[in-house]
Amino acid sequence: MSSNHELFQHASERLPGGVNSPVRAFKSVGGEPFFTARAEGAYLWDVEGKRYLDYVGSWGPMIAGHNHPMVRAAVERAIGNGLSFGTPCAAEVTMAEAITRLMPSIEMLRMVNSGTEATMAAVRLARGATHRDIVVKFEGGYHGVGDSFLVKAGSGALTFGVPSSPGVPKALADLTLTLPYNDADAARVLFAERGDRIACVIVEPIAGNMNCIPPHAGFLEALRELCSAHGAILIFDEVMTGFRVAPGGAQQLYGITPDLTTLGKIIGGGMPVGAYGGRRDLMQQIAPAGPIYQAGTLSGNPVAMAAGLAMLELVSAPGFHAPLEQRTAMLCAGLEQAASAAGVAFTTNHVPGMFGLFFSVGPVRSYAQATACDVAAFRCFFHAMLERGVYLAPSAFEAGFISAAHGENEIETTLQAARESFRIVAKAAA
Ligand code: KE4
Repeated sequence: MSSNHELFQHASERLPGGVNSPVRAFKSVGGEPFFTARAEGAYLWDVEGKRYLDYVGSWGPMIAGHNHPMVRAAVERAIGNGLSFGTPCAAEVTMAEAITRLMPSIEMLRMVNSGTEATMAAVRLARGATHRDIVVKFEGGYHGVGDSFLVKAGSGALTFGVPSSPGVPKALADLTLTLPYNDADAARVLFAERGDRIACVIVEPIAGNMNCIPPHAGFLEALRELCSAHGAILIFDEVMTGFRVAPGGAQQLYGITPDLTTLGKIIGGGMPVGAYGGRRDLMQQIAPAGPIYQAGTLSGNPVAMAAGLAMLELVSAPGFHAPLEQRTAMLCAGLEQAASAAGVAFTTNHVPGMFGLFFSVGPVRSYAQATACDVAAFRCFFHAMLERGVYLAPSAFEAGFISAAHGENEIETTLQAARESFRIVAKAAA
């Protein structure tokens, strides 16, 4: 069996940066990525047999823990009937009904194969339904890799300092306006100036791609009011937060009803799935019901639906989210105590199941504050934790994820590694 290094050398010959998604490449933290051989519960094992306590969870989908027996059994049953039909199948209907039950703002939806497809389709729908062109997003917001979103984007684009990607025509980029996240006044000014030309506002209701930054009180409410007042579509991008921060996602947590919602990650249970949906009068404009075109060969794939349905059954069970919230809070409090004991400037943000680590005095409530954090200290901490078998997101601008498989033992193991790692950070800074 090849070593991590040998695999990365071969991968780098055939895949740009040796990866199929940039943020996996460890470019911003230095070193080379490990190659996972298998995963179970809260853990990954690499090809060299080393075990890692995993706080990335495949970037969100693994909320019930890796390789959950219920999800695996559902996939094994589905595979027995074939892998893809290209015709409607019952599982797509069951999935649609499961999602609309959990997120009542979604009266009708369409399954797609990634979060990117979901957000691209939602923006096309908003533009087609309003006959307007301008899309408003937020600095550091990440909505996948559709051209209109790669303007001051977060996640990998922010990690590598190319928030606005080459290859996006200026004429298109000019139709994407960006605002500071959590700045309701800036949104009011923009709508006052150009509200009648804005097709939609797309927002991560909890920012998870400029690290983790929850909304200020009143911020989401202001966006809701402005969109309603000006006839713009409010799109909640819940690809990351959907079914994680609450059974009904951030829209349930904060009590805001968007016009459209985009989903991904958890609803695939680890398989490639996305979805977009919302008001019936909007979704009825999507082909073949209406003129706005969107399609996908593997959309609603029966095996992927089986995985997603099993995952939704797990996350919608009563009491699923309470331990997630408790353990996320326990982890963040313990990390802040460990950093303080080592004399390291450090703060956290957290919501149920999701957290952000910032090497800064804090608080961190904006893109500007997030990007002002000490990335070198994060890099040192990341590697010290990795050496102690704890795998954090390999970027200072990504959120961390906790699963139902992260018990108190896992949290205590993490805090023990952190106490040692913060001392290493302090020593390196001295
Ligand atoms: P995908 O196309 O990667 O399935 O989803 C794009 C997307 C859309 N919206 C939000 C809020 C998202 O967080 C994402 C994807 N998230 C990143 C993690 N920050 C995916 C990890 C990666 O790019 O490899």
